[in-house]
Amino acid sequence: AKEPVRVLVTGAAGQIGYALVPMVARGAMLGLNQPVILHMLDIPPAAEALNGVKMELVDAAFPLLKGIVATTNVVEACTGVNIAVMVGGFPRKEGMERKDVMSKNVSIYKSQASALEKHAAPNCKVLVVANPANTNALILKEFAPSIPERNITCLTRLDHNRALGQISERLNVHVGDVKNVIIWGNHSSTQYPDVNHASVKTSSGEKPVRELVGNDEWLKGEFITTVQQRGAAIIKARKLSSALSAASSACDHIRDWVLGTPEGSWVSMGVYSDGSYNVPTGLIYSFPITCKNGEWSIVKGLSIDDFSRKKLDLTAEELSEEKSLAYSCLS
Ligand code: NAX
Repeated sequence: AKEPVRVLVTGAAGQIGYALVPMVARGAMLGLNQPVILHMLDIPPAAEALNGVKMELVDAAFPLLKGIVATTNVVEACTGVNIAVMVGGFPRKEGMERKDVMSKNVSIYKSQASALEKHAAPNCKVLVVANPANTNALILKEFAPSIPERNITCLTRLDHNRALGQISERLNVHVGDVKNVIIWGNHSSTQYPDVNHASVKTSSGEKPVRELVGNDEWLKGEFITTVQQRGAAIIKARKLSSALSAASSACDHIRDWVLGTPEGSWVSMGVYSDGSYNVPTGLIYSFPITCKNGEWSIVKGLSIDDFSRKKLDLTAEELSEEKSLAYSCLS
């Protein structure tokens, strides 16, 4: 029998946590033959709700779930974990300054970085979901210097999946037949959803999305803004932010990272920039990524036209600003 993998979910009593933990326990993240032990962290005001989630996990009798650690102690939560999905954070409330929200999250990610560095299993893979996701991941990287930087990523897979969804609806094709969209940059409204290299599987082979859509105005306008603003549209409709789609995308992110991306296709992940595509180093930026043997690599050599170049630079600028803001909160 396989050894269980320990998966940490922070903010586990929240909305995304509630959708995510049963997916992990059912094998949607690591596969149907991989036992798991769930580590769930939240803060004291949510301790009772967290215990309720634990009760439901027990009640669901998941055969793959070999143990549950539900705690408000960050050291206990981080001890021995192989995968860490960081969903907990301080949300922006109405009337709050960006700097105040940043400052709260910087202090959370700074202390959780230290706990992971000291107590997680060697080679622990980290996915930051909580916003500002790229910058929280950067802070985590900076304050966990002994965790290899390639092990620290942030979630832009939801944006990637949203882009696939929009193309599938527009062309009336199965979403599983659409591939190789790219989300560049920040998980924010400056992200650039790029379809220049995307294709659709048809009965007569793979066709470029651009050719099938045949409407540049839509692709350069409404398509991009719909993906960028999808989060706000969900809040408007549900009066709550995206949760099931965020949880599902977090599972996709870890699954592909651990088990690999299919031959000929890539995904989007926020990773530490190595300067590819002239994106400044020192930022956690979303790139097209393939994964093999538990390691990701940036897809190199894709052509970038002038329209795209401007958008790649704009979202990089925003990330540089966020980084400065985050650093100003440290002093
Ligand atoms: P909720 O407010 O429902 O849940 C957050 C949970 O985190 C709460 O239970 C809270 O008590 C806990 N928490 C706060 N501080 C903590 C700490 N220091 N340690 C551990 N837990 C802590 O928010 P939810 O809707 O679940 O969203 C969670 C985060 O995901 C938010 O930051 C949100 O902005 C972000 N999102 C990111 C997305 C992405 O694609 N990267 C998409 C969905 C989502 O908006």
